[in-house]
Amino acid sequence: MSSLEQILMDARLSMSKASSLPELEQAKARFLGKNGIVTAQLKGLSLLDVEARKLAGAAVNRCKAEIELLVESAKERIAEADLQAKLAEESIDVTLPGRNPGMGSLHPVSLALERIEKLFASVGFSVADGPEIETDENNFAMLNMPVDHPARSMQDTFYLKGTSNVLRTHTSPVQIRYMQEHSKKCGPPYRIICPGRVYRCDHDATHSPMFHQIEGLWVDTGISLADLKATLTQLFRMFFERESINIRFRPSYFPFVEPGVEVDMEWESKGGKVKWLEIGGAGVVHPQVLRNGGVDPERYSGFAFGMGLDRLAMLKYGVNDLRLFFENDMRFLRQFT
Ligand code: 2NM
Repeated sequence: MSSLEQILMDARLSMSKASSLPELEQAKARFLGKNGIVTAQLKGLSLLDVEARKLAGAAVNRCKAEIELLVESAKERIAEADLQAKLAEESIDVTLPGRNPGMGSLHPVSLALERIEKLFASVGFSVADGPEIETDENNFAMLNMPVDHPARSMQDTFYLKGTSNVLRTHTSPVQIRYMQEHSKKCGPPYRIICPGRVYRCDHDATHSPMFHQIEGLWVDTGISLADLKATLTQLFRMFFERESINIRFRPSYFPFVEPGVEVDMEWESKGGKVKWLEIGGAGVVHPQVLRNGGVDPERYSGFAFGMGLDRLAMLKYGVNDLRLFFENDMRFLRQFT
């Protein structure tokens, strides 16, 4: 056996024995390093005459290439083994029972949402949802928001790099999607609520970059603000279990409604003092928004509203700091079992 064949056999053995990347590096250096076995062979070529050097040189280079392949495949083998070991180490047995079986509870925001969904379901509303990553078109344009509208500015909206997508800033695009889809089939009446996560680039004691909104839409013949007032008054009275609650509207502006109103709710604090709290926005859906949803505004009208779900949960359960909802401190969450 020539010495090159011997070197190759030796290399095959060394590479297959290496069980970590540092070990492999060492083995590689022993053959291909500055003082390596193959390198010595290359250096030795200079002692040969021209013809012999050509042949021997080619043979040494083949040997070298072969060893480089051995190193590469050993590298892959080790990487795969490392990955498998890591996966095995990090595996979680999802079939294990919880540490305190039976002690789980719903998050207060989920509790509030469940109550609201039940109340709306009892008067014929269904729940609609849609994606949290929305197109610029559905989040803004379809809702009558001109390109220079302040709600579109970078400070409020999270834009997704290199796309025309955004993290939805409200759940109104769900209503657009719902109207478009159903207008193709049958048309109004539409009676939906759209709860979900929304995102705005805003973070302080009373604002979270992700919060929960619940919006609603009722489209039919002859729908007016009076229907909105009756629906929301009933909702708040039942949600808070207080028959005395009243609501009032103040004129306001939202591009997707005309007229638009701010909604205030009468609220009796623990000391017995009655105050007006701002609780959401609403209005009569703008004819252009109805058209964008495939609805004929000559025939139908509708009201829509939007409220902060987190805020309602805070009032309902007496929580005074929004951040408690997102920290998921067990001492806080356990109080809602
Ligand atoms: C609000 C205030 C006023 C609203 C409008 C619509 C849609 F898509 F139907 F036009 N959805 N939600 C709306 C109207 C939301 O939130 C403060």
